Amino acid sequence: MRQHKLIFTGPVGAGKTTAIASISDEPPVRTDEVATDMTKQYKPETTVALDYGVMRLPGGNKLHFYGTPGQERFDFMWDILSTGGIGLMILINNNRLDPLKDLGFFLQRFDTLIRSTAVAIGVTQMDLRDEPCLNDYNLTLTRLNYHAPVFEVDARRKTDVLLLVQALLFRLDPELKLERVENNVEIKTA
Ligand SMILES: Nc1nc2c(ncn2[C@@H]2O[C@H](COP(=O)(O)OP(=O)(O)OP(=O)(O)O)[C@@H](O)[C@H]2O)c(=O)[nH]1
Ligand SMILES: [Mg+2]
Repeated sequence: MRQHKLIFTGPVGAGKTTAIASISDEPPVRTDEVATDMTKQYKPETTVALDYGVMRLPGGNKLHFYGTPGQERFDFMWDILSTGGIGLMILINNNRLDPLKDLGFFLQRFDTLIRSTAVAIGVTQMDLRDEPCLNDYNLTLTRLNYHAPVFEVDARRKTDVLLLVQALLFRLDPELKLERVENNVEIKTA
């Protein structure tokens, strides 16, 4: 049986908790608490420790998803949750003040993990604000010397989140394919 750990990170309200809930085969673990600070302007609750979800794969293999808190005051959890991760997904909320700055911040903060594994970027809330556009994200990645696939993702939609997971797995190993088999998802070698 093979176990793979993937991490979701990104700023407050990017949709990390929502994305993990969208794709988990089991009820996700959440540690959301009522927000008492600036976070309130985005949503009533915020993650204070972690999110966890799991996807069962044929053959008994599993993908484990861990979500970080978005708030920097809980950043001690970021390294703890990253340990043993085989890849990172950064979700960016396009409706925040400076999403490209958010991207730069999270790339830099998770640089060690990214350089030793791979990263994929999901841009959420593009239905609420369409600037910057995906090309602006690509230009920022190039300027900062990162290679990563960038997608528009609505974290509430399972198919969107699965596409991001698939893109990350492809970055890790182009031979890997995440294929849906009935209600399951299978990692296949091409
Ligand atoms: N309109 C819109 N809403 C979205 C989209 N993606 C996610 N959301 C909503 O945005 C909110 C995101 O909240 P969370 O999933 O709690 O965000 P988070 O990244 O876990 O935030 P923290 O735990 O505070 O860091 C939820 O209300 C989602 O339903 C999107 O693409 N468009
Ligand atoms: Mg959360």
